[in-house]
Amino acid sequence: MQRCYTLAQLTEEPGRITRRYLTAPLAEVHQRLAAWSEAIGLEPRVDDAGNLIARRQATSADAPILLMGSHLDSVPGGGAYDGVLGVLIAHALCQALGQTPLPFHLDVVGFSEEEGVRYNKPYLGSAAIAGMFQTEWLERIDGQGIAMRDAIAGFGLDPTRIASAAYDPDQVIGYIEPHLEQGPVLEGTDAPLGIVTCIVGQSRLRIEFVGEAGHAGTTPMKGRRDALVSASRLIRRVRAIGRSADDLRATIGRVEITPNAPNVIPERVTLSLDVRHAEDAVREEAVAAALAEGKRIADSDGLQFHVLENSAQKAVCMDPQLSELLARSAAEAQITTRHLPSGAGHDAVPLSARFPVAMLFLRHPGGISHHPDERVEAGDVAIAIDVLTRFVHLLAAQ
Ligand code: HGY
Ligand code: MN
Ligand code: MN
Ligand code: MN
Repeated sequence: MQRCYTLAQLTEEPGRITRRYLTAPLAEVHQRLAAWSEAIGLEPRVDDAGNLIARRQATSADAPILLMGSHLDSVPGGGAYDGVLGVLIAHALCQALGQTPLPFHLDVVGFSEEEGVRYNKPYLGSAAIAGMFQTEWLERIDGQGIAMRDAIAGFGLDPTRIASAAYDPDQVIGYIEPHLEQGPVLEGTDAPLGIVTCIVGQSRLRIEFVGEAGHAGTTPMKGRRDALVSASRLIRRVRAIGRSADDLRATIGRVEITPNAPNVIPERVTLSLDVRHAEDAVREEAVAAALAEGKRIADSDGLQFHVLENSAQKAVCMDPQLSELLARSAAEAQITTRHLPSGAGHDAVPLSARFPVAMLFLRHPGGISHHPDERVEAGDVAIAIDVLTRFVHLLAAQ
């Protein structure tokens, strides 16, 4: 059994460690990380939401808990660092702390399903830790008709016990998430690290055009009620809406066509819609504009337009005390930092409803994410570990 992973090895490793949860068994991921956890004296376990939690014991059993980590899942064609890098950094921090006694437990957490790709529901693992997992989510069906309940049970977990994954907020000092910036702001500055100010609000919708199927060869072009043509008109309008305000983002990333046959006029098209902005009013206005456009297009083309799902997450601000302590830790290490918002969602979002949260961004060469070219500088990773080590000592001294 390999005794200790070096961080360099693990920052090369993530490409093979990262797996999209609920599709590829996390067992392999957990085994690799748990081996490292045990090698550095942590006690790894997996909760019934599929989160990997490795505890570094405090000096006393009833001590409070500091949570640190990120998610282990990824997106199709994703990179090697989004999420898992934060779990590796937390492990490396524990390795760097050695036997240093701390007045709090340090729980290194690898959350199961943050991206929400399979069931269009993000933050499943972190929602469970925050005690906010909704039982009705278990009935959601994926593209293969598999219910979430069965997918989770298929990994040997007990979906009926997910509520037991919740932490008692009275016992939690806070949550720290190290994460790639996933954008271009820090790159080209003298700041290898960023202190996140807030995570922008996000609306996730599923919308649908319903027209009429027909024979591709015998149905005249005039009078067709082709759901894909109407959907394509809305896709262009959504891009225009996304461009209508600074820092607004509007994305249609998934299109499902029924019956999806080359010689049949598309009867039904379901679209995902992802809208984000730091100001909730701007985001909500953009969503309303997109839905109004969808209705207008459907009416003019003689189709039906339905909103199948419309879930919104308001913008989330980081805890000022924990963020200030991160900034002080970096200053103590004579590291320049920048304060910046996050356009990406993170597990800190649901956790912020229950615990103080703060995020540390690492400079992201090229700034491209949810893409195989995701990169990180090993030197910046080493700086992040040093700053987090100082953070832990400053927190312990409080
Ligand atoms: O979609 C996001 O913002 C994140 O990657 N879950
Ligand atoms: Mn992501
Ligand atoms: Mn992420
Ligand atoms: Mn995220």
